[in-house]
Amino acid sequence: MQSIPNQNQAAPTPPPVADFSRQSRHTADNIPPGFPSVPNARAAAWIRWCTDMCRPDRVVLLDGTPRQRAQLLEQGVAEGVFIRLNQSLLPGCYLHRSNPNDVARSEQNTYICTPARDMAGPTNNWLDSRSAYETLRKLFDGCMAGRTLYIVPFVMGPIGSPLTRVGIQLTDSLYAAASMGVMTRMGDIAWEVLGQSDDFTHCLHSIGDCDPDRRYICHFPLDNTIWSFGSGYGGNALLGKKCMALRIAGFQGFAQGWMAEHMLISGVQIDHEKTYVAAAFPSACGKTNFAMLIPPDDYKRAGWRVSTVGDDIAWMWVDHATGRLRAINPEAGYFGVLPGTSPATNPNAMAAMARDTIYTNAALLPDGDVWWEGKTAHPPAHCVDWLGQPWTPGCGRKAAHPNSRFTAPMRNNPALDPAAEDPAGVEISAIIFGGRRSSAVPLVYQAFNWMHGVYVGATLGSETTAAASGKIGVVRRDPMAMLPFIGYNIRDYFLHWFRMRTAMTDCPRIFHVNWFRKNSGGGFMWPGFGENIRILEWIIHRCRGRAYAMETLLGWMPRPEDINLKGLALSPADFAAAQKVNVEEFKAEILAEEELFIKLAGDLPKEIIFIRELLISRL
Ligand code: OXD
Ligand code: MN
Repeated sequence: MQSIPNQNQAAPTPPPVADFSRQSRHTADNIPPGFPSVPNARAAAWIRWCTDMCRPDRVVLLDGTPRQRAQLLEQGVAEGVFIRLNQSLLPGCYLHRSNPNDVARSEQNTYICTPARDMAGPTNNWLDSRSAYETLRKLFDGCMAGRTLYIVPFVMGPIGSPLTRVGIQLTDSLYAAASMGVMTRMGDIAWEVLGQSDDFTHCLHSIGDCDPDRRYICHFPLDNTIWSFGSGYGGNALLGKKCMALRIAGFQGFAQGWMAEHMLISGVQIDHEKTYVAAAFPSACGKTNFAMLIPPDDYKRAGWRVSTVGDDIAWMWVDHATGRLRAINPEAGYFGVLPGTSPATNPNAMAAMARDTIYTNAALLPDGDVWWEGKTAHPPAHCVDWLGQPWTPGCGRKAAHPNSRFTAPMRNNPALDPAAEDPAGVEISAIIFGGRRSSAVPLVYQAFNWMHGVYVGATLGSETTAAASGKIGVVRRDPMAMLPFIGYNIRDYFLHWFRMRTAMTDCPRIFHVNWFRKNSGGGFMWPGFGENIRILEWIIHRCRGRAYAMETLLGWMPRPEDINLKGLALSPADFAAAQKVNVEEFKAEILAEEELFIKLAGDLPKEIIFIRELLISRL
């Protein structure tokens, strides 16, 4: 097993843990009867402190057993949190309808809470930690009266990996508790991993009254703590995911010399050779589809297979022995977007959600199955929409919410990579950045080197989608697809990326892809989905020194003859059109990148300035 590297960086100070025990009013003899006991003294004190503040009627400790899970789900049905779906069609599957005001991540209510604003930087909402605790304490005070508090101990990462971490979520949402059971390694295993250590992420969550004006998703990176109030939506409420595995872990990785990134990890098998790639795409840009890609028949016959290690988050560190980057997926499940997912676009995702899955804001069919736009070629004659209203085609509304989701265990994925549970992780050969861009940005190019690749990632732009609340379809700069998930100052985040280079002797090659470029008629210029293997093929051959590329303005690009177009209704000229770089459009693109750089103002790392100057001089 690899140890975490000791980087030549600013001396990492381990994040201090807030001393909740001192604030606890509980003593050994006023613990309420029946209060669950947990084996870690530090956790016990913190849980009692939170319980004291939130004052639930009941406290239930989740142990991770299938028996308890079944009981919880049935209890959810009795309480109206879940609708039991047709168990012969979808065994173990339930439907949840969220509050209609609570259907996406609320970035405007997401805060990094630190003693100084500079630690959060210009791209995060910031709150002074003391005043944030103060504000939230008032909201949490008594907020669970009449409710049950679930203690959800969980592990992020395969057991035994050097990066694996424990979190404990306290929540009054049965939906969040049950979903955490899918998304993480949840239950007694967490106590085994934690032992008597105080190194766990303190996650406190209440759905409160689900009022958007009283919604706070607060991260305290210095205290290894998350307090989330007023939302039950996945990214705001399943605190192991975006909050811990990206924002808090990202900060810890910065301090300790490793990386927490918004990236899928997949393995590409050609005969006996396996290559792993990590790829960052902004939310709802087809990341889950790419992670579960099924190659076209010709490729399958030639022995090509793609397998999934993870579909959303990668934790990566440098292996001292090889000087190369290794990665694990900290999650144990998928929280994927439903609309557009079908047996044709992503059969592996369909198989993954065929059992033991929680569907959120999908439409309900009369036979107890679920439906969403794009699941079938033709809509059902009628169903009940995500709001619980009768729905017919042509009624002018969507049946499923555009950000409706499935929460499915990764073990259900037929293409799960055997290394997904390997504590040693997988070696990453390529990092791929991608955005949703209908114009200007070519289908694929390779950065000249790591430093240039960091620039390519830092200037990533994408058209916004329904995964976050706000306007849809405008180009937003989304560095490394991490803009909403960087838990500290973006200046330091970029520096961290540049400095990782010095820790590696052989670094991954960096690429940029855009599956979404459109022609003048509005049609996509590239077929996407399984055909993306053709682009992956070039990427893998580049990493292994086997493919040709031309030097261009943007980076290394394949010629039409370097990509296998056989079997596609796409001529070499069509491919060249998808690759075309229009200098005038690119000048506009470079100016658009200013939007982000201006935010960083005097803090822009010098590497970015130099690389940008080189790019401009190539123009
Ligand atoms: C997600 C997101 O849910 O990125 O994965 O929004
Ligand atoms: Mn994501």
